[in-house]
Amino acid sequence: MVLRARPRLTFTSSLHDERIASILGLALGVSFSVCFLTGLTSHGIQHGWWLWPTRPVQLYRVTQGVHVATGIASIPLLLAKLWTVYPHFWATPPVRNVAHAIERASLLPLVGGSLFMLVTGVQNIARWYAWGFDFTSAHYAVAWITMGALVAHVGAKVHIVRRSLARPSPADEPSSPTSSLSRRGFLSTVAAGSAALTIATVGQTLRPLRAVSVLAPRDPEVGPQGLPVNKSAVSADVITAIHDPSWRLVVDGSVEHPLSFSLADLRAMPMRELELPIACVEGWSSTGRWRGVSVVDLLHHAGVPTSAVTVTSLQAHSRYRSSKLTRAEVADRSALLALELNGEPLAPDHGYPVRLIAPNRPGVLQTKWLERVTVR
Ligand SMILES: Nc1nc2c(c(=O)[nH]1)N[C@H]1C(S)=C(S)[C@@H](COP(=O)(O)O)O[C@H]1N2
Ligand SMILES: [Mo]
Repeated sequence: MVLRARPRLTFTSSLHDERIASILGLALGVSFSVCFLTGLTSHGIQHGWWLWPTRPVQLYRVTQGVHVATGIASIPLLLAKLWTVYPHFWATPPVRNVAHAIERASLLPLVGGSLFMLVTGVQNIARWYAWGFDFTSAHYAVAWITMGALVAHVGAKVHIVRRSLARPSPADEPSSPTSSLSRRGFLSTVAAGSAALTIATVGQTLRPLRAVSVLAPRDPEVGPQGLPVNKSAVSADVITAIHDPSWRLVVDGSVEHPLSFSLADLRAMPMRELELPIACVEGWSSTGRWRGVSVVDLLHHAGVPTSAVTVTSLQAHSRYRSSKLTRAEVADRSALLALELNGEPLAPDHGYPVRLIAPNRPGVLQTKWLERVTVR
């Protein structure tokens, strides 16, 4: 069915019909929902809203990889959907009744919110911090607005989706006298565009695809010691402090006497070697072979029972200065104070002299350049 677009503008292509709009809408509904749930998961972990297990070790890497991949896959779907329905934006009269007015008004948070989410998300993974606002809180708040508008929109349109998909699919003929593109051709093109864009970026976390991921902001194998670096030691302004011979790792908080450990003290302790990923919220991830002292071993060495801790970096000004480990995370002996990466002492950019690396955590919580372990 061709939309009835009246005076002045006429839209003759059958690609503007409700069947195509419904199919694209369904695809977007699925990709936005998955993106929202994985994003909410990540936000909650970072804010300690729920207990997140230490196993499987790779789980966060998968959920955050899916978050970024579904966001990217949504871009061609959203553009195609907007193009399919845009004759409606010009329909006259602009408002037919109260229900229609509300439905039209709800398009502002829906379309505006969707565009905001995808644009800021892409800017963030491209590390183009062009805004004056805090990305994390804005991206999170607008996600709720967008999903709220999406639920209202689905409620208003579900009868159209039912109606148009219940009909037998129409003959696959050219969409207009001036275009040879058929409906199936259009939908296949959009699907191929979505798949191509995803494959062109997902290699930042799926190593086998790194060679074909020409648009990936990160190559998981490029960086000092074969691992990418977000924040270098120079840009964090820690070079002097990390090479200071008086550097000590202090254990304080709920302890009888604060204790401090030199690098030599730590190296003399029993060490564990583990394969663990760094999984950045920006969707890239990479596995390293880390060697270091278990947090729990250090606590026991200092005469402290297994407890929750906060680790703090000597980097003075950073939102990633400290992070928390629950008691369960500490009890998992895989939470390491890492001294080595891939068989060598940590490079300054990877957190020399000591960094935290623990299983199934967002990269933002894997604090580098430690100076303190505070028992809670
Ligand atoms: N002190 C400190 N630790 C930090 C960061 C930081 O900026 N400062 N960045 C975090 C982020 S965002 C990630 S993804 C991981 C891995 O980053 P890297 O590749 O720069 O080591 O380190 C985390 N630890
Ligand atoms: Mo990160």
